Amino acid sequence: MIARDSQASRLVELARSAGLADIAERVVAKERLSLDDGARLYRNPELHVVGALANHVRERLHGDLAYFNVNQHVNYTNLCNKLCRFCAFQRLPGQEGAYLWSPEECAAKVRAQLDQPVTEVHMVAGVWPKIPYEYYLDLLRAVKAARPSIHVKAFTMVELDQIARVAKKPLEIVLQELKAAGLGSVPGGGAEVFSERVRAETYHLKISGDEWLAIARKVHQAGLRSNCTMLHGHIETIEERVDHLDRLRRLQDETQGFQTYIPLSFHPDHSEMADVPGPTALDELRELSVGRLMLDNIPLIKAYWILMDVAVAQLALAYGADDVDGTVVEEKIYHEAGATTPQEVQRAELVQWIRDAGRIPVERDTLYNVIWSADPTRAPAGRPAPVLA
Ligand code: V47
Repeated sequence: MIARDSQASRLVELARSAGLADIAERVVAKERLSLDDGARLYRNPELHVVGALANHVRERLHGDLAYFNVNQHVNYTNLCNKLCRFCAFQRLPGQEGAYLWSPEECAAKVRAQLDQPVTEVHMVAGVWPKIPYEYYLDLLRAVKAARPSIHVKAFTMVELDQIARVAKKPLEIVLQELKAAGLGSVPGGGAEVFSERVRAETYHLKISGDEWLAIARKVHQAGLRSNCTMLHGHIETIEERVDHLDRLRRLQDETQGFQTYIPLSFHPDHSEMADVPGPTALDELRELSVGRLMLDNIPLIKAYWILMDVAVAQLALAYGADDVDGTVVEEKIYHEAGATTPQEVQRAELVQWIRDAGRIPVERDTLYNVIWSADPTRAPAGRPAPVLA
């Protein structure tokens, strides 16, 4: 108790030097931070102090544990009619590089990894109205048939909106049918920034923030967990970012359906917004930290190493992040947009990255059940990750 109190007092004193003592008091007392607190955390020049506050919360929840998973991405098509200005992945039919993989081709990619300990297939793609409803059901069935034990995390809220349109059925029914075909959970993409101003300027054909949240609510009500994201580092303001986090936080109060929050750093290359520089490594660390501090009801914060330098992903584990995604295998969305990280990493290397960052690696499945742990006394295999237990 004494040790904890003195650690908390040291944190408040450190924060005082940056003009953040009042926020630190609230963090230590586990009080919810306000929108104004969020904006101050974004604007404060002392990033290391913001990071220390986030690390306090991260260690309160998870100690030294850092989760990771062994997964495989299958971006089944890049055909897309949303024409988002930030995206370098999308293609129209006939454009160079346009593709739509059949369910069988996707299943073959899953089969090709059968010698690897993959537990999750992550399927996110473009939105193309000519793809029939049966395609999505067949895709899920084919992937499950190829590897029955695999968890299928697929279809962002944007894709789900399109799937329900083409199915001409209520989303509630579609979700049950997708679940019956093998859908296990839903990824967090497509949220971008909920601001209508930003949407009007950069992705006006995509569903609105309200629609994204309404679909997420239905996903959670259908008994599916999802992740959530924010695309940062383009034309959004600090107030728009804080509003986005607040709206995620309010939905989470209602549903408890978000497992992890993933800040997605804007990658400008080959997009219509190539003149926008995108976030720096320091911006990425700040985004993770503010996310950890504001999203007091979301248990995990994921550093998606594909987006950042590996060294930044390692640092992230001291700036609020507690989860590193993943082995990936074949990443297309960020590599089309100039990512210079490798396309995949082997499990052993991912484990070493986490150890080198001073954390204890814990392999988890998509729903955060522990598969393997470097410290079985603190995170035993076969149990939910401690914070979710
Ligand atoms: O929806 C597209 C974003 C998302 C760019 O849930 C871009 O575990 C930055 O959903 N620069 C797809 N971002 C990725 C996604 C995801 C990734 C990792 C983990 C999880 C998870 C989900 O990527 C898109 C869009 O928001 N995006 N283009 C770009 N140039």
